[in-house]
Amino acid sequence: MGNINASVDLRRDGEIAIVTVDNPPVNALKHEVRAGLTEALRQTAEDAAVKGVVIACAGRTFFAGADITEFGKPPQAPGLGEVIAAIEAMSKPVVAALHGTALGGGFELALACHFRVAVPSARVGLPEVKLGLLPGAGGTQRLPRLIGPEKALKMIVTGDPIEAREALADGVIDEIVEGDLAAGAIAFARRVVAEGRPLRLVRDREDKLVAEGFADAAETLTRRLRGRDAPAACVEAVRNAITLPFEEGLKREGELFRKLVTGDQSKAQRHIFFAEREAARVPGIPEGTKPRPITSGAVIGAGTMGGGIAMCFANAGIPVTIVETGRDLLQRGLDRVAANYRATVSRGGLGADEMERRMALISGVTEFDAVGSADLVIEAVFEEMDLKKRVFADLDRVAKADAVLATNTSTLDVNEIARATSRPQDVLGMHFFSPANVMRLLEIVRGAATAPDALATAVALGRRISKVPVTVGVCYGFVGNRMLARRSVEAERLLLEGALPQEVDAAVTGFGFPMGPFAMADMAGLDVGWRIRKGRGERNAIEDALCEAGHFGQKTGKGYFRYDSGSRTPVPDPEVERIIIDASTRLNRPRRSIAQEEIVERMIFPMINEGARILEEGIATRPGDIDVIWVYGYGWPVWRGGPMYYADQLGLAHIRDRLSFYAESSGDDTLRPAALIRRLAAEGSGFA
Ligand code: T1G
Ligand code: NAD
Repeated sequence: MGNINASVDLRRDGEIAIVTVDNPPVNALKHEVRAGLTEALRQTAEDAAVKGVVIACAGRTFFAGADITEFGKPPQAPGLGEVIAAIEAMSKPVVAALHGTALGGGFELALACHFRVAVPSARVGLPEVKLGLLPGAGGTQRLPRLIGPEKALKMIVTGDPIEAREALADGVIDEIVEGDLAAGAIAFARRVVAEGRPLRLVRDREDKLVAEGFADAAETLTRRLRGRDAPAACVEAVRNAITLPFEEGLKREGELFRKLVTGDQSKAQRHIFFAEREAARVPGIPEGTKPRPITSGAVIGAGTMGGGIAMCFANAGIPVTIVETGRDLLQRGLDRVAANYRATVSRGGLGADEMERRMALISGVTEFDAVGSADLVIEAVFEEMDLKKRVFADLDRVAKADAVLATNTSTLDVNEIARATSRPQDVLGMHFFSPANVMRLLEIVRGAATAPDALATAVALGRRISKVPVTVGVCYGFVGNRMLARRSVEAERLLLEGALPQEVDAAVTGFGFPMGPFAMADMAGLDVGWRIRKGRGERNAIEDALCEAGHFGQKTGKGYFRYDSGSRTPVPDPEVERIIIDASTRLNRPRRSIAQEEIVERMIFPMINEGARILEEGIATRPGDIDVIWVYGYGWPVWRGGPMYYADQLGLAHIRDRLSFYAESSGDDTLRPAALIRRLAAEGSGFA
């Protein structure tokens, strides 16, 4: 008894042996843990005095899965499959004691145990699909045997965990332990031994393996997962659980897993997993910098963004005050928030009580001074510099001394806004994406004077409201919108040279984006950009002509596409084709047929080029930050890893050469490869 190795401890409590694993931060099932578990099981199996075994973890969670950092490296025995086989070979009851997030291989290990107990706050799940994988240690064969194929498939294809109470109701866990988990698990094991309960393995259960409803569930669950390999593999594996003997199904699961883990999609998704966590590490914030406490928030402006931002606070349990200029506008904003919540409740995504609880955290006012008690204020008024500077001057007057003052501007100079106050060290950008209560990305814009603890506060709050915070520097459009602007220029050029909106959008959605640039423009409204261009004396030959013809997008039922009433499905419009051809003629641009491959290159490569300039200027810290911004804010397909990762897969020499070609043929110098691309291509290396 005692320490088996640095991660695994074995002790006894009477006739019950307790195996405790401690591998911070999330008890990933790395090699040392697996070896220690195997040895502990061998010792307890051989020790006649041991009548039952409890497997538990120290720290914040039960095993959160296999160690993702080991993927792609030579496998080390024992594998997780061997640990699981050792558990199933035990002739003494083995009880898994769950807390935190028992995920992936951790949950699969628990499914191999004879019994599972958990604290009420525990969650269990199989999120492998989010890494471009499928459960590879028997989860696709054991979970369907416990809860039926249909429910198992939902958990495996969505990758979303379930709470302990639901797991108890489904028979996944045998008991909820209130209070001390280890004591509760030992007591449970002792009862099993005392009552001589039969040791039934999940693998031997067949009663729940019914095919009914499986095919429909599979179709529904995978409908929106076009282009991804993992969901289809999940369906095949769970179907095997219904149709094949356990061992055969397990073997097939292993084959599917090995194919996916060595595949490009999973490598790309694993890149995003780690890049997302790396993005939270912001250079220039000294180790140990404490975020300021946030117990209340305020939002200025209850428009499209303000309402959604307020919901983020309420969803995280933080009271928030929304300020508007008048009662009607305030009521309109609050009504929109209520409608949003009701829609979620009607879809079953939220309980009515929980909706009431969240709505009660949101209060609306028209008196600006009401923000005086907020720990953090986010301004979301019209995108006009003078107005924003007036709002920040007012904030400087009424906000409490150590409040963090944030602007949700999409493009404007955060430093200039900060200079409108006497406390620029407390000012930064918190750029949400529409709809703010849904989109996970949060671009945090560090101003020249922003204090490290103000920055740390915004990053910590970003994670607390379930956003993916990425810190960027000040420039026009920050990272995402600045790169997107390059795509928009090229998109218009493609239309003038011969492509049609439906062809460009088909190429971009074919690449994996949920929506093409022109359907996206129609959703945002073409008139917004038109007014901005007119204000700046700029032109967009085609979009201006469309707006002059009343094509504002979905809001007028016609934009680049036509929309039947009540429908959001873009339909090609001959009127638009005529307007585009007229513009080509007017600008003397010969039209030609443009291949999909060229369209994809011209939609993606200029953005990569701008990404390189953004890295050169230090506006983004790492290429991975840019990838996370595009995956969580702009619908870049996660299984392609983000624009900078994608560029590295294609090779920067190829990107350089194609950009040079497009710069030559268009005469547009902004398409000339960035210095960073030229240098890295010459060195034969990549961004990462
Ligand atoms: N392997 C290696 N490192 C991991 C890890 C893992 N499974 N999970 C987390 N980390 C690191 C992470 O990179 C970070 O490191 C630190 O732990 C804290 O994580 C056979 C094949 C558990 C919900 O997909 O979802 O099992 O940045 O910041 O917000 O079928 O981590 O500090 O250096 O995210 O509290 C399946 C992945 C694996 C779960 C905690 N498991 N992890 O969230 O902390 S595949 C997963 C998470 C598998 C089997 C298959 C979350 C979390 P660093 P964090 P958090
Ligand atoms: P919006 O027009 O929908 O809402 C702005 C609201 O601010 C209006 O309700 C207006 O009455 C209110 N307002 C104006 N002056 C005010 C004042 N002095 N005090 C209180 N309220 C005031 O605009 P929006 O789309 O929500 O954009 C708001 C900000 O967010 C802009 O800076 C915009 O660039 C940025 N943004 C917008 C989006 C988007 O997709 N809409 C995305 C990210 C960022």
